[in-house]
Amino acid sequence: MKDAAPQTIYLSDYQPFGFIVDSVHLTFRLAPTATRVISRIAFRPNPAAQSRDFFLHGEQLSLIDAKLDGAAVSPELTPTGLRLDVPDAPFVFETEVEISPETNTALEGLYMSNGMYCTQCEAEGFRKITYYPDRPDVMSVFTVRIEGDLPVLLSNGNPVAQGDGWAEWHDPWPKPAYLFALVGGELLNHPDTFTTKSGKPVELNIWVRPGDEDKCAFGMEALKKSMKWDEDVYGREYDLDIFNIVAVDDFNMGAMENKGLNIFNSSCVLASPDTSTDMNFERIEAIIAHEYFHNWTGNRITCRDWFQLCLKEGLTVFRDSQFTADMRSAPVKRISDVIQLRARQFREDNGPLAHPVRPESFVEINNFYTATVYEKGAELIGMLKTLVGDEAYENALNLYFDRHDGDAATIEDWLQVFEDATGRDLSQFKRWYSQAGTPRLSVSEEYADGTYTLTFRQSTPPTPSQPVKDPRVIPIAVGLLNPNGDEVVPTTVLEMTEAEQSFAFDGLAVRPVPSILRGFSAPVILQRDTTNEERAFLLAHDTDPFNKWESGRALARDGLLHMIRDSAAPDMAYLEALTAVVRDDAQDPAFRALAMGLPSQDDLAQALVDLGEIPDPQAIWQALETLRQATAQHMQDLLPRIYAQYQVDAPFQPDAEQSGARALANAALALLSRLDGGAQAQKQYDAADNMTQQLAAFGCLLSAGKGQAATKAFYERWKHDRLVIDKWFTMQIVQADPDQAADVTAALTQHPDFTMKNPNRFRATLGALAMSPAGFHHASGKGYALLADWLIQLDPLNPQTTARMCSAFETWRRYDADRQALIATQLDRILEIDTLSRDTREMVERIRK
Ligand code: 0A1
Ligand code: ZN
Repeated sequence: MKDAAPQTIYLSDYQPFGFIVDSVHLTFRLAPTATRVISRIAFRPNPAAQSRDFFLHGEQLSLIDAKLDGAAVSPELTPTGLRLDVPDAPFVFETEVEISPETNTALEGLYMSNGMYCTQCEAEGFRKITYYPDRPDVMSVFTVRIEGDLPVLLSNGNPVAQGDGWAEWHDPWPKPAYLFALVGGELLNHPDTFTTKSGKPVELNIWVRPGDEDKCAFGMEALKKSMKWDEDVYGREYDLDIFNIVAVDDFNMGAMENKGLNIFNSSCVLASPDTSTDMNFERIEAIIAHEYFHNWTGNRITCRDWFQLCLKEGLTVFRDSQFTADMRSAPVKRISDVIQLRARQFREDNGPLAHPVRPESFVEINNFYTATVYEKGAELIGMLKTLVGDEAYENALNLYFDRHDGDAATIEDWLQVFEDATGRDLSQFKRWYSQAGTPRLSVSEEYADGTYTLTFRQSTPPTPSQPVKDPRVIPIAVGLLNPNGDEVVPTTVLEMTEAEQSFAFDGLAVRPVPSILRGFSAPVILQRDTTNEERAFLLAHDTDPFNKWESGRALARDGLLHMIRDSAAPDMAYLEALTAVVRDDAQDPAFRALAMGLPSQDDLAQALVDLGEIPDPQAIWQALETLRQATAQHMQDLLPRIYAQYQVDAPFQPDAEQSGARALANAALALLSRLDGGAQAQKQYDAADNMTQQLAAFGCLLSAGKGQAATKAFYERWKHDRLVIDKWFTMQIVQADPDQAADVTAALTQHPDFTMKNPNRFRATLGALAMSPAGFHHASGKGYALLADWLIQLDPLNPQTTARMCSAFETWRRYDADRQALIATQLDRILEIDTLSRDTREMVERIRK
């Protein structure tokens, strides 16, 4: 169906709603294609508002009946809602509508997944359930009655009463409609309890489809740890009698923080050693924490409007990163976060989809659940904390919770709290919220008469509709080392506020070696000419674990760029330095595994663009292959020792220690497989008793060209498990030779288990191709055509997932004229579809510009 005429919404147009909603009563009579939703809503005029336009959002609803204070009325119906003349006094508005969850393939509003009813209302899905002022600043208390012939009927808040075929729920906390949720189905629960710090017992449940009940224990432990951590670190206590989590197979995103009833993509909550990798476990723990933390940062304090999305998302991502750092290894978490930030957010910030952390306009808000809002939003919180210090951060947060509990707040409110708590002027800091683009930070240095001076210059390239940028406040954490490796100046935060600024360090007997941007203290691209020797020195001696890793990464990157641009051989300084790190058993195995990683194909492409060159995806891939082969050869004596030494004999635990050992052993295995043709990988595959080991070995076998038998065996072993079969789809694509990646993907879309109705499966297949630059950007254009074909097919069913996956094309202007022409053809083919969804049209138009 064609969307209503797309309209651009502006932050500057914000107006409060004309009415206050005192209470909402909803009755659901569940039926797959004819669910009735009966609403009774108490309104009164909002004295703070100027307009009294009574417009309620509503889409894809069949209105059966409407009443105003008990009398039948006939509201004016528009494609996006209804309008009615109402009294200038309190009144009750009632409607009955009919909706069809079973045919709702967009997975927004009320829909069905494997026979189960569930909802997704963020950002604007509630309007597909009933007529309502569907905006986050309208908050109310909800009572919900669900009628349906199903054993489990859940909604937000606390249970009030239940009987055969019905249940009633009441949520005492006023909330916006996007936090509404309902679930109905034949579900089993994994129960537990938590006692809050003030002694209140809370009933906890994870609800799953029969067959998945043995995959809940880890998620439950993660939930209890999150509840305790939020009490200990942020002083935040849970505020209902019950907390339910439900696992759903068909879900557009990772999970959703609905009040008291979190709904999760099953891939983000179900875990068992047999079926989940160490990375899955860590991600699940983080997402459970993230959704739980939203109870305070998002639910108790929500957003005034969707432009303020980073208010809840940036802060909650920051909080879940702190949690993971505390539960596992802080340096490993920081390094992993930066790898992700560069892969997703820097890529976005350097392309046509660049937007500020707080955007100023949008057509479809669902297109703004981005790495910029989430991950860069979290970096801004981290910078604030660095600038004001830990204690002031804690005071500011306490003030935020005290002052804004129950509010729909703004970024201005957030910054005001920091200004009030610290006395600082944050007006320049606010530019981080309004200016898009990644600042480039260049450095020059001088040493004379015992004084060492660092001079920084910042500049940010133009981004769509923002040609010129003002200087930002950049916290630059710096430490100085003596040439013998001793630290002479411990970490000091320099506060850069000008376009160009110098900082001097006195009393230094010799010229020091600087360690700049420790801990990645700001989301910038550091540009510094330095020598391989200095990088190798920092890799060996830096006391800051992030910069230690970063030095190795920079060494690898520069060597690779040299290989790509000048056909140079692999850099011996890198190979020597890396070997020293890998050999050093005193260092954390997880850190060493990260050090063995290489910059991504995408990182290298962007680095080439920054050097004024046109990246060749095939040449980038080839350089990485050559370097991996050279590394394997260089370490051939060391690899068997590392592989054997870091095998885990103890029963499987998905903790930091065991997963670090497995990561290092499997990094060694990947290199070993280049030397032994996959012999060791086959042994590991055959003996594996957990998914981490099995999948790593499967990947090595595919990469060595010896994966045929394992591909069959893996499928036969796991064909009953959707989440494992997703991995099977992805692995075959990401390990394919770039010449074949599009063909492998095309063949897999014809596999009986491929379905585009399940977003996880679609992403596991087409998303995997998009994640493999050399395959996706194959010179023939077959990768582009295949993805476009499928996006065109998916769009009428699921606009949100289609639109998100269009970002595969966002880097297209980097490439040569032939590739650009091939991509333009595909983008234009998509835009020619006149029934294209608003979501996809907005994305493709922004990319095509
Ligand atoms: N608020 C959720 C993520 C989420 C966002 C949008 C969705 O539908 C468009 C669904 C979920 C979170 O941050 O976890
Ligand atoms: Zn979130």
